[in-house]
Amino acid sequence: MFNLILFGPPGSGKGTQSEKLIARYGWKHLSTGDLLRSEISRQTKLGKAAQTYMDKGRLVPDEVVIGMITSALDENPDANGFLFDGFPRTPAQAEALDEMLQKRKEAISVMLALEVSEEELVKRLIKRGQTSGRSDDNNDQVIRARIVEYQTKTAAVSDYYKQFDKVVMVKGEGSVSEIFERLCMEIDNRLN
Ligand code: B4P
Repeated sequence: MFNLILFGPPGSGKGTQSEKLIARYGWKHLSTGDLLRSEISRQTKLGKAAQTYMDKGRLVPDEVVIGMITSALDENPDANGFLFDGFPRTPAQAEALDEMLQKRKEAISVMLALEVSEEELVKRLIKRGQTSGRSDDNNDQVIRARIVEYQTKTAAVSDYYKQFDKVVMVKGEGSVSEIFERLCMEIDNRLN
């Protein structure tokens, strides 16, 4: 079973590339951003609480997202692999994920980390904000806050996986298909 973490700052293309990877490899896609937006659109208690953090560009508390991923893993016992998109985003989430996988006698296969300059990230997110209707994309200050959250809380997640030699940096600039080919090359090298 192949378990991939697609990692990178907000706007680095995790969601964009995940869709293509899922179509090629058939894994189960677990995006905490998508799961949270679904809770918000259904106006659940969890969604309403999460929205107050997301609208400010802040990370949602660890226990909320860890609970969501635990349920998602339990609901998919027959998956041939998982693509974790936007999770883990803190070292505590990474440790929780390792524990969940260990209980299933599984482990993370690799973390592919997309590298994109801050200037390009802001440009992409502002552009998406013009059409997506996402409240966290249409405000320059919120976008900057998301990048600061990434630098102060999330960047350390790659250090966590580096101690196990599981991190591969991938250039995240260029066309969507160029980046996709780079990711597939890294995956195929590990599948074969
Ligand atoms: P996410 O939904 O994970 O979103 P993201 O990091 O902003 O975007 P992503 O990297 O997926 O970018 P995309 O492909 O869409 O998180 C949203 C919020 O949810 C967080 O801020 C946080 O509050 C909360 N959250 C989620 N997970 C959490 C967790 N584990 N713990 C706590 N809180 C959590 O690409 C962005 C744009 O760039 C798109 O418009 C796309 O078309 C464009 N693009 C992509 N590739 C491109 C390329 N090669 N060239 C040009 N444009 C490109």
